[in-house]
Amino acid sequence: MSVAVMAGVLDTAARSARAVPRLTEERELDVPQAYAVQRALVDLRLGRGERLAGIKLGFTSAAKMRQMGVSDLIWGRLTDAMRLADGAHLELGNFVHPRIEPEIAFLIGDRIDERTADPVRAIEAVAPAYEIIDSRYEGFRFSLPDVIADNSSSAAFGVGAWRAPDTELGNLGMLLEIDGRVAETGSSAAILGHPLRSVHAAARLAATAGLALEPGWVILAGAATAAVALERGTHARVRTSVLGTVEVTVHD
Ligand code: OOG
Ligand code: MG
Repeated sequence: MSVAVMAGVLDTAARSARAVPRLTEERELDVPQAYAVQRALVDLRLGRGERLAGIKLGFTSAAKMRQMGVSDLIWGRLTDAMRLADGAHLELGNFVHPRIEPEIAFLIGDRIDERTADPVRAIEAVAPAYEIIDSRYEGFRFSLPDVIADNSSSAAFGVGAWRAPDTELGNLGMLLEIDGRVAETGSSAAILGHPLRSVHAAARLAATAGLALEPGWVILAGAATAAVALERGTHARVRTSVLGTVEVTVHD
């Protein structure tokens, strides 16, 4: 299967909300090939009129690495169509087996490219965020190249109110509440030791891929806790100390 065919398989899986077998069940795939599939996959979205809106990091916390059995930092591309409003309602039928996880989002103020000396200075604001991840693979199980090819499981994201970037982010409490009960607890320190490290990592990974990070784009730093499955009628809220909350509801 060519890169284009693998991208097409994953694109169809996402659009039809039907899981597919892992790509690596049938063939070898290395990490550079997997990123080529990811790029082709997102290019299909861009060809339908979506626009890049940022990048996400994955497996920046031990909680996530443990949950998924994968231990390397990965990244994926976000588009405008993946962005949901704070308080949005989502349709379960548009997803295979979605999960939610608490994140921190950074808003890019100045272009970040390989010439940027300090990407943190290009950050305009910071906010609490959630990511909806939805592996297009059966059983939500994959190897590292599989998940990279699948745009690092990214499906949707929402961002709360933006704050000044001078907010101290090193050890914020981060809760994931499901239907008003605490389901997961963590700290922003779980994200690479400090979420600003995700900004450096995003800048480095994007530069390696020849991708400049544009003003107005978002960086999702990676989940601070394990992800939780969404079900019909679930109300999920990310509650952070200092930064506030952001929430989403699944339709009945
Ligand atoms: C891969 C995506 C991981 C994160 O924040 O760690 C991720 C997955 O868990 O399916 O987005
Ligand atoms: Mg994530």
